[in-house]
Formats: sequence, structure tokens, C-alpha cells
Amino acid sequence: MTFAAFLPLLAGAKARAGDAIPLTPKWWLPESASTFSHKVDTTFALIYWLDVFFFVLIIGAMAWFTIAYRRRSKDQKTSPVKGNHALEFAWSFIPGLFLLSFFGMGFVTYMDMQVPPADAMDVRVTGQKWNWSFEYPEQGLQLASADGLVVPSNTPVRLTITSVDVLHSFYIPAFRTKKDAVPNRYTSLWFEAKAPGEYQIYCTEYCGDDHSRMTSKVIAMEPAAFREWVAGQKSASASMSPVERGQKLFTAQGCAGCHSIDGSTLIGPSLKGKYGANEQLADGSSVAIDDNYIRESILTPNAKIVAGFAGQMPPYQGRLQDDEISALIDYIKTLK
Ligand code: HEC
Ligand SMILES: [Cu+2]
Repeated sequence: MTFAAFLPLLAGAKARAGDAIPLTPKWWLPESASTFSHKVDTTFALIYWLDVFFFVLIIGAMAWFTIAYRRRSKDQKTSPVKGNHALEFAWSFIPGLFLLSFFGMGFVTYMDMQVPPADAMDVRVTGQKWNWSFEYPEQGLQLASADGLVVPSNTPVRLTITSVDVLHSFYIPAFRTKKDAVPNRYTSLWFEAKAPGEYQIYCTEYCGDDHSRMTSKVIAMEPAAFREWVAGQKSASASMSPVERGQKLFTAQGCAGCHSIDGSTLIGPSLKGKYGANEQLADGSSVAIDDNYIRESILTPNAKIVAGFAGQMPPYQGRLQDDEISALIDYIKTLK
């Protein structure tokens, strides 16, 4: 991105369609919206302003000395300075106290942020190129949430995070917290949103082409509204037709991040009007796009690579049930 292309963003331009929340550049810190975010800010502000104070003091004194004690004549000698133990002790000991207090404050807040309250609500977070998906084991929500990370406000929430491909990092600036998403390992993070609202989620570990668009949002609702949302999700999935289910999976499983349904090319080919057509493969052969080809494309995408594309699609083997794959195929069939 050239600097000129970046300027409209600074001026407050909206992000591209599909981004979770329009970028609203802030001059200073983002809003402080979790129960521990103000502690992080306090530690940061203390260190920052003490640094400013000492910067002005030290650079100011240095500038003053260079002028006040400049060499005025050719044969001027430097006075013999021997050192001053009391002074040296003071300028080591006092900053030492500052450092220890920074450590103390940081450590207390860090422990607070690392240890979730025992009654925290559990949500599973899965990172993949280039999408975050969320599942709710305690609420028994079968399908991953396609809306974002919906949580009750004023309730501790514990996230168990993993990745199915490369390193990602789950970052909620307004909550002042982030944690890496590591393949083959679970990491955890917790927060309590102070008030209902929408808060930006970023991936903050460079993970390939569309890393900068790997965004989502936390939607914090009043606990009663959250219970309604859960009930709504449940009844919706109970009465969902296979096509609707496929459509929901298409977003929730991250397909939509790489495949458009309007004919435009993203990371992968658009799936509009594909069903029943023939596909040119990278090895020069061609294949009819039918149920079996789509199924294979989902489970083991690298078995057949579409001409003009790279093998960037993650395999969904072991991640999708048979009925989910069928629902996805039913949905893809409708993309005329
Ligand atoms: C990280 C990006 C990415 C994600 C996520 C992704 N795909 Fe793909 N997909 C691709 C790319 C790139 C190709 C073309 C290369 C290939 O054939 O593997 C492809 C190919 C396909 C094809 C063959 C298309 C054709 O024109 O022949 C189908 C069908 C497909 N994907 C379905 C899905 C479904 C369903 C999901 C979600 C469950 C999904 N993809 C998730 C990148 C992605
Ligand atoms: Cu990422």
C-alpha cells in the first residue's frame, strides 16, 4: 500500500465492504471496554508520562549544558570531575524503584488477565486463513456463529483458541487483550465486556495474503438479549432447510472469505454458476463440477487444483460432518 492510498484511511474513510466494522482511526488509544483495560492503560500512561518527563529533563539538561558550558576559548581546560557516590546511588536507586513498581503493576494486571474466573462462559475460537469462527459448547450451538463473537456483557467469557493452519493471533484492542492461535495447541484468553456494544477483532500475526482482512467483531449484548440470541440461533438451526444451513456454514466456516458468490475472484474461484459446469485444472485436464468434485474439493482441496489458482484452501477433512458437506453442496447448487 502506498502512503497516498493510506491517506483516505487517516481521514476517516470507511473500510472495504465486508469488513467487520468501518475503521475509525483514533489519535490516542482505542476505547477501554473490558474490566481490566483501564489497568493496562494506567500502567501504560504511567510509563509513558514518566518517560516524557525524563526525556524532557535529560535532553533539556543536555541541551542547556552544551550551551552554558561550551568551550569559550582555545586553551580552556575541562575541570577534573572525580565522581559523586551519593549522586550515582540516587540516580540508580530511584529509577530502580520506578522499574520495580512498573513490574509490580504489570505483573498484577498480567495475572488478572491470564487467570479466568472459574464461572466464566466458554467459547471455542478457531482461526484459519482468513476467518475466525466461534462455537458455543455450553449453549449447545451446533453451528459456529456467523455473526461474530456474540457474548453477554458483564459476564466473564473464556475463549479456547486454536488454528487449523498457520499461526494467527486473536486481538481485541478495546479489551486490551490478545493471544496467539497456534495449530495443534489450545491457548486461552478471557475478558468481561463492561457494556453492550461492538468491538473490533483483528488477526495480529501476519498469516498470508488476506491477513489484514482477517477481522471480526465482538458483539456484547445484555445477558437477557444474549439468551434470546442463543434461543433464536437454536430454533433457526432446527427449522433450517439444508440450503439455509449450507449458506450459514459457508460464512461460519470461512468459505466466504475466499469464494465470492457474485462472480468476482477472491483468493479462490467464485462459486457462482459453477455447479454443472466444467472446470479447467492446473494439470491441463478438465473435470465436471458435480457433488463428488465439490466434496473432494472441500475435504482434500489439493487433490485437484483449479487452473490459475494456488493450492491455498485448507483441507476440511475431520472438521465438517457429512451432513454439513451435503448442506454446503446444496447451497452451492443454488448459486446460479
Ligand atoms: C483460504 C481460502 C479458502 C477457503 C477458506 C476455502 N477455499 Fe475453496 N478454494 C480456494 C482456492 C484457492 C481454490 C482453488 C484451488 C484449488 O482447487 O484448490 C478453491 C477451490 C474450491 C472449490 C473448487 C472450485 C472450482 O471452481 O472448481 C470448491 C467447490 C471450494 N473451494 C469450496 C470451498 C468451501 C465449501 C469452503 C468452506 C467450507 C472453502 N472452499 C474454503 C480457497 C479457499
Ligand atoms: Cu491470521
